[in-house]
Amino acid sequence: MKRIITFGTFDVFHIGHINILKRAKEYGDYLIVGVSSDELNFKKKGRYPIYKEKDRVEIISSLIFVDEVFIEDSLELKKKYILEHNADLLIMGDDWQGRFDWVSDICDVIYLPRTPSISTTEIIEIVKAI
Ligand code: C2G
Repeated sequence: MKRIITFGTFDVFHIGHINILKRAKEYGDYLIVGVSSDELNFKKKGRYPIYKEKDRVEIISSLIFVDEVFIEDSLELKKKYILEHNADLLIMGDDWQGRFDWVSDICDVIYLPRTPSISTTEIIEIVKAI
């Protein structure tokens, strides 16, 4: 049984999120998702997510192709999360290309192309402008 792990904030859930999670699941049998905490998102992007971590976890947990969800508190703890969850393969969108290659001694790493023309930041900008 092949175990896949992926990470993300998944704020203002959209089709790009669905696409990467669905494609990630196709690489194995069991999909584990690390959902960034509100604090981690603030550190990464300088703002808090629109949806609180509890709600983002609830949304991701409700997807039929997701098997397990946990909160990601730090980008530097990748190896700990990979070992804890016994993951064989880390999958991320290619906006993270190369950024997690440092875990490749314990786990395979691949980056999949992002879905074009949609992002949480863009959605927020569009809604603000209305
Ligand atoms: N994504 C995608 N296509 C989009 C938007 C996002 O494929 N149009 C992917 C990203 O590449 C990422 C996942 O969806 O793999 C989640 O995206 P974000 O919520 O933006 O995640 P991010 O805040 O970048 O967190 O440890 C890594 C992180 O915590 C990643």
